[in-house]
Amino acid sequence: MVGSLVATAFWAMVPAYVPNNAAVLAGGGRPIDGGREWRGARLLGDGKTWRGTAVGTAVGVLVALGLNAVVDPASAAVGVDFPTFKLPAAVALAFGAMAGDIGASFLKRRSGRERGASFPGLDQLDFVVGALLAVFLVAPGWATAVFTLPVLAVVAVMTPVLHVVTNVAAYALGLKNEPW
Ligand code: CTP
Ligand code: K
Ligand code: MG
Repeated sequence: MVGSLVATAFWAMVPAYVPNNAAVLAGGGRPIDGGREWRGARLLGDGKTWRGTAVGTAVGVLVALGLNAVVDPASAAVGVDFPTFKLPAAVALAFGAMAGDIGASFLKRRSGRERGASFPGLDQLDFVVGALLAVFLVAPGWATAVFTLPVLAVVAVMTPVLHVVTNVAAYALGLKNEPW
């Protein structure tokens, strides 16, 4: 029961988990804010780029389509009825995750935090909130069927744990500048 909830929550959130990590690998180039400042600090900062956002979103959508291709064997193997991603849902999860992270950078700059500074709580959940808001807005029927209350509860607990583990690993591997 709990195992199948965790499996479903993880499956459904993969298109939202992948984009920020892909952006770390793909980032660089022009910042989204074009260097502009607002009230004495950068609007978003150099850590939010067009390339990172575009590649992150695209990789998230491609991974969702990849999961669709293996949904039947995966469901049979695990004994869980995994959902198929409708394209609008996949785009919403991937882009929503990136948008949530961008929104968090906006808040970090407003609160005097430099690029790369940590903001405990926000760092671990910004992309989940963005992804879920977007998918419930764009594909409400699909989202309601997949993200039941128990699944949402598992997502809320599991995501910060996965976030800490992947970011510490990315830092240890030299892929990220900070372990958060
Ligand atoms: N990245 C990007 N575009 C995004 C998100 C991330 O290019 N939309 C890349 C940047 O190279 C960024 C790295 O991924 O430096 C790590 O992402 P993140 O930790 O979110 O950014 P920070 O550099 O820490 O900046 P901030 O303080 O604004 O979060
Ligand atoms: K971040
Ligand atoms: Mg960071």
